[in-house]
Amino acid sequence: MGKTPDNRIKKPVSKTFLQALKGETQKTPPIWLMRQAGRYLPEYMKVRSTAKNFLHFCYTPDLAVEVTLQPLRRYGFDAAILFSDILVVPDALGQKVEFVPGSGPQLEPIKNMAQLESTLSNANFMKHLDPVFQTVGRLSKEIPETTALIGFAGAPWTVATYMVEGKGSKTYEEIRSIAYQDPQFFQTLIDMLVDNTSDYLIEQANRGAEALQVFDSWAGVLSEKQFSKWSIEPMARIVERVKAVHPNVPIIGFPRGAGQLYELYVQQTGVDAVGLDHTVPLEWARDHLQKHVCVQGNLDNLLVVAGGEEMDIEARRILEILGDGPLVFNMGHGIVPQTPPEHVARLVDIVRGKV
Ligand code: 1CP
Repeated sequence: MGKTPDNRIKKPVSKTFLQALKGETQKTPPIWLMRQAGRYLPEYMKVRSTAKNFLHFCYTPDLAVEVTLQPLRRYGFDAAILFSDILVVPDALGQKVEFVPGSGPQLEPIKNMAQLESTLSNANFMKHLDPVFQTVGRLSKEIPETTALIGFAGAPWTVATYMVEGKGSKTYEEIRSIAYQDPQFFQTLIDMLVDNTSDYLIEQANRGAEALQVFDSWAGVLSEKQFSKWSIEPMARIVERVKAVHPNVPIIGFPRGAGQLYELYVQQTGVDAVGLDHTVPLEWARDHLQKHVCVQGNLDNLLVVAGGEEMDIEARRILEILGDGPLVFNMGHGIVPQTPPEHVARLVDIVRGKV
């Protein structure tokens, strides 16, 4: 009694996250958090300490599957995001990439056409990323049936900032100058990233990713014209390429810091949903963005560090203003390591109406 006989045809399970991305308003908005697997979780640190280095960690399916599942066990999020990093793409193209503990990523920089031609090649690209595809395949079988699996990549502009500057930049002066002074080189680099990122995302969907997010984390430093050329245009081409193969896999764009240009991004890229950083005013997003696409966001990640009444109030304000349309609850950027895990639990309870 009460058990489903094995021979009964299974009804497809509905995943609120995917329905929201398709533009349907959910009674309880789905929630996941950027960087939900990571250093704020003691169980992550334990697994992390067994890996030789960060890239090796990303390329070891046993470890990557395990840390992707960890936050689901704790919080029952509505979506899981593949554990990997945006910089596996330059690594797979042949650029030297290292994650130096304590100081972030370091790459052997590529600043001109000659360096591009002597360093980058896509001959081995998909093969190099096969461990990531294996992780996606395993996750699609191992995650709970109401949880959706998100694949991801960095947007060409954001990945290029690391490739050209050789590390996380503070001012982006060098790359923005190069984009003005040597547009031929820069366009070649962006075109190469458009091609390879499209292939990378398509293969993630082939292996079971049900939605795809493209992180343009440093889009906010671009001028209006540069934003069109280096954020919108490449993204529109990626969306077109992926949709030609996977028309039903929703794509979330995250042009962090784009301000008013979010509107143009939504109109011109063809994304199904847009990730809002914490500076985007909620009523403006409702009136200008959510009319066209699902919105995702946008609690300030530092409010989840602080916790307490302020976090509760702001989380409820997001639900109040954006909850009558298609919404995926998230933060405006990734969870930071100093976040107390119990604040995340409280946030999930608020969004689910349990407190
Ligand atoms: O020490 C560690 O364990 C490494 C910390 C870490 C982690 C957990 C890095 C190094 N990357 C990741 C995983 C990661 N990166 C994920 C998957 C997990 C999840 O979301 O739960 C994702 C989606 C990313 C994407 C990523 N990497 C972005 C885009 C999103 C964002 O946060 O803006 C960027 C910019 C990176 C680059 C990166 N990776 C890691 C570091 C320290 C950095 C540099 C960040 C910077 O320049 O400020």
